[in-house]
Amino acid sequence: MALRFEVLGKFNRARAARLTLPHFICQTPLFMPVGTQGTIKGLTNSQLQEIGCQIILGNTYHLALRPGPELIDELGGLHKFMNWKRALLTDSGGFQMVSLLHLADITEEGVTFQSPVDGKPMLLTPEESIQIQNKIGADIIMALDDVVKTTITGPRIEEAMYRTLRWIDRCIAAHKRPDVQNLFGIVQGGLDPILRDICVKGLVDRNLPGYAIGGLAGGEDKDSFWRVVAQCTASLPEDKPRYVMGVGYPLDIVVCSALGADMYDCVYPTRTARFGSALVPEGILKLKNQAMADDERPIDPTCSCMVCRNYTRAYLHCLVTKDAMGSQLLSYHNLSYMMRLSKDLHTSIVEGLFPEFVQGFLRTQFPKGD
Ligand code: PRF
Ligand code: ZN
Repeated sequence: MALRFEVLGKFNRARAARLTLPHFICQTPLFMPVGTQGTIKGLTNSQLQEIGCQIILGNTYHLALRPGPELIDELGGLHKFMNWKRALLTDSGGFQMVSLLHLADITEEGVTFQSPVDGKPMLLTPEESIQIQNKIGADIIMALDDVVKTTITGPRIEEAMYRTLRWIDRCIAAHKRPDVQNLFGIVQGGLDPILRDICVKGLVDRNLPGYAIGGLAGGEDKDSFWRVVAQCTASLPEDKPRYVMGVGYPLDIVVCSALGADMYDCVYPTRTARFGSALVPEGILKLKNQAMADDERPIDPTCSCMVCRNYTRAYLHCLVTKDAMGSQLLSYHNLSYMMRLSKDLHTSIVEGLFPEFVQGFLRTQFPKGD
């Protein structure tokens, strides 16, 4: 095992922990920005460090296509290639293929898909996904899982869960660097509590360094989503990190942290920035709105990030959608917001003020109580 997970504080089920990874010591709850191609769109590494980013996520699928695992390996791994000194996590690739390519098909062997480069049929097996992730060299690597949308029902959900369990053994057997890279298993099973329970037990039996809750944030209602998270966190080990994949709305992060989850990733803060939306304590501020045209305030007067210290809403209104600098500045602010939220969650749990923090957060987001 190449990590240490020390719980520093608890409030009911919520935890604040220190997660020591080979390249960085992180504090949880933890938000991980997504850097699909080995970069967070619009931000430099020094800006990411400046806003307190501790770990970023890369995708095996994208990195395997370009620049390719051999080249990354030859150039000394992804940390060195992208000159990122802190922690990295790579997702296994299957989910990206299935969600991005409609031509992807899942069989017992692996995920088959048409190469977007030359259209040739390709196959990503659990062994290959791990081999590639071993070459990329991230601190945390993810098992290849069979992901189905939570909005479908029937035997396919059960098939995908059992296949994910069979694949974890192939991933474990293929993992050649357990001393420096942590392989996380992914709980599947849709919205079915019995299937989720079987999957959690099966993965916990394998004694992995950490566990992810997958298959969520795909269009199911909030109640079902939170119910699955609550069920999984209740039976996952106390002394291992728990990662809810694809979750990134501030409200979901606060609720999942209250339910005992520790790690999150999502493109939402950077994607919504490119559409001109800023994350603020009250919710969302649309910089494109005509009302912003002569507004001299910063995006968020309570935010001390570089953007809020230097630029007005009026100026950003002018840039947004017209110049790349607009989305860069909004991404910078939005990720700063997520880093501040993670840190505030951590501090409030350690200081025993978690309920007060959650109350304040909810009152600001939903002032009318709706
Ligand atoms: N599995 C993997 N990556 C993911 C997910 C998953 O279930 C999700 C949740 N839909 C986001 N990213 N491997
Ligand atoms: Zn700001």
